[in-house]
Amino acid sequence: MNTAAILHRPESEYAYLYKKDLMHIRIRTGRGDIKHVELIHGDPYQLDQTEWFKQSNHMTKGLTTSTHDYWEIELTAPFRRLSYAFKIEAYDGSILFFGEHGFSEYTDKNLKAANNYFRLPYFHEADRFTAPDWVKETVWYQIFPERFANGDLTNDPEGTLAWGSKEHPDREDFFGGDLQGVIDHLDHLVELGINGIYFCPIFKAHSNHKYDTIDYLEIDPDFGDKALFKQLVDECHQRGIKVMLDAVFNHMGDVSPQWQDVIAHGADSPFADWFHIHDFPVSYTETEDFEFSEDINYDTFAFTPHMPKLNTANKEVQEYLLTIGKYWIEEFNIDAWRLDVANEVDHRFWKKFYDACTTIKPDIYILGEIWHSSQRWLEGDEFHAVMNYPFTDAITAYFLHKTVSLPRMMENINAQLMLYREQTNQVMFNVLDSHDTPRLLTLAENNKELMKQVLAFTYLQKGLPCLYYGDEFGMNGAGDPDCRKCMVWEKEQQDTDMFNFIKTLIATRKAYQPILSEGKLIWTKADETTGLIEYCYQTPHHTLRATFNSGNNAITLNESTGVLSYLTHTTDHTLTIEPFGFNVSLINERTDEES
Ligand code: ARE
Ligand code: CA
Repeated sequence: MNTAAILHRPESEYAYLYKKDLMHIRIRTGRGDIKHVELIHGDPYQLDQTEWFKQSNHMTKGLTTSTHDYWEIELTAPFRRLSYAFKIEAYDGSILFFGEHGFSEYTDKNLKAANNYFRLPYFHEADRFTAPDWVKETVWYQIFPERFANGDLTNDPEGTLAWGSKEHPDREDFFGGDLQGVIDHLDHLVELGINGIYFCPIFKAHSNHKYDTIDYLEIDPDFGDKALFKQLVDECHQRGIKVMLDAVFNHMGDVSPQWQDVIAHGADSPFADWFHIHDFPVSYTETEDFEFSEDINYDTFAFTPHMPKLNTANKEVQEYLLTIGKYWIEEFNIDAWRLDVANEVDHRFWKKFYDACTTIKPDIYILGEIWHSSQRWLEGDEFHAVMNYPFTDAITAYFLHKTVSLPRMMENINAQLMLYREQTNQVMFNVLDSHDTPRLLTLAENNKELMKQVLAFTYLQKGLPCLYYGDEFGMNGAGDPDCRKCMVWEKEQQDTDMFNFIKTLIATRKAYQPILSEGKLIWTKADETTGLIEYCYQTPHHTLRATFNSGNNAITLNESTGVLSYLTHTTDHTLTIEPFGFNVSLINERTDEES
């Protein structure tokens, strides 16, 4: 038995309260090494009285990576507490007892050793990771406000260029987009079927992207004012659309009064401790690149001298940022916060932020911008989810960049799902492209069928899809700033075929979302040579099956068309899926559902 590969940790994604009184326990073992795992469990205060350790429950082998198998079990306990250990049987015939003190022989003596059991002392509902129900049902749409629509020419900043007048926008360009533009086009979003908008920053700032905040308590005048924002939120809510704002708390803009005060008064400024300053006076050496200087005597975002990093350990800074966090919820009833550069802000601050926001709005959704594994932020007291680039990277690496094999994509997806609790996976923000990345169509080398396939593959997974503005009309664009082109509103430039495809896809996603959220992922077919991929999401009553042709030749299967199919055709009893095509079917597992 490869004991070195075995891992379990209580109070983590390996042992957690899933729903009220319902625990999930996972264990990791070496790939293909273990034949059988059982969970031995009982009440910690009954071990002496009853011989509960003689009973055990089978664990189910679930997802697998190239190195590991993951086993899972769901269980309740009458007194909401648990002592547990594992009986592990390897293919080589060895059987071991695995508990808190490691591995021992599977003997009565070891089974009776109460201290050798892992402990879940009490199932505290207060500590359970929970996310609001509405989140699972949400299909997001990301808006970069400066480039979505110009609804009010009177607020255009000086030097505003004509809408869409440049094919490739430059870093410093302004095109006049604003909140009125969003209000004007809300019905477009309704038609598409989205029910959540993620707004890139809208607070007063210097640049076109507004990530260099000057005043977090003001709407940027280029975008409108508070009355207009209030109207926008109300109109969104009337249409069943949730509103998420971007909070840039890692750093401020250097034009902010706080930083200007530091420049003016150095160590004597009341804001001197608001930042991470090495020496006074603050300074940096300018380079040809406005965003870049390595010679800076204060901490910044990346190497951007214009974004001095906030000291979130300072009590006044904390008060200031918490006030902002609460203000936009209390006064404007926003539904969610997206936290910029969330992994570079300290955990203690985020815990305070979570408490402050959830106290005044228990069903707020807090999304951290983290591009890497994020377990520490997703324990249930900081964020509900992160922008799940690692998950979508697995998909794009196979379908678009072609840098990984099919099995490797599946493994990478599995590995991502095993990093987090089930309820976390259900609300992860699965973004395929954004204002920070090239557009999907460009990643797909302008192959629209490929883009559609990737969208379908992603939207039909656990976790929340987020559509980047303009993708629905087939817009392209390389990395920042090219991915921030003006939205195309001229009908003749819009790809209506793409729009209709995405609209149907969103409707399908919403219709089967409960199965995708609650279901277990099972990979049923994977053929690297033909490119055939099939997976199911399975609940006790339903299975949603998705079949994709990622290869170069048509694939014929003994199936019929399902609830959504693309680039397929049927003959008697067969279904042919063309390259880039797919078919999604709903299979009812049981008919006695009502009983
Ligand atoms: C400017 C330049 C860029 C340059 C960047 C960093 O234009 O070419 O790469 O500076 O030096 C905002 C603007 C950007 C602007 C930036 C600085 O939108 O246009 O870019 O300010 O002025 C990492 C961080 C992640 C961050 C990205 C950009 O982890 O938090 O870098 N994303 C947020 C926002 C941005 C925003 C900022 C942060 C700053 O979403 O829009 O930028 O407020 C890998 C790494 C990631 C890395 C990612 C992207 O995958 O793993 O850590 O993200 O690449 O680079
Ligand atoms: Ca405008």
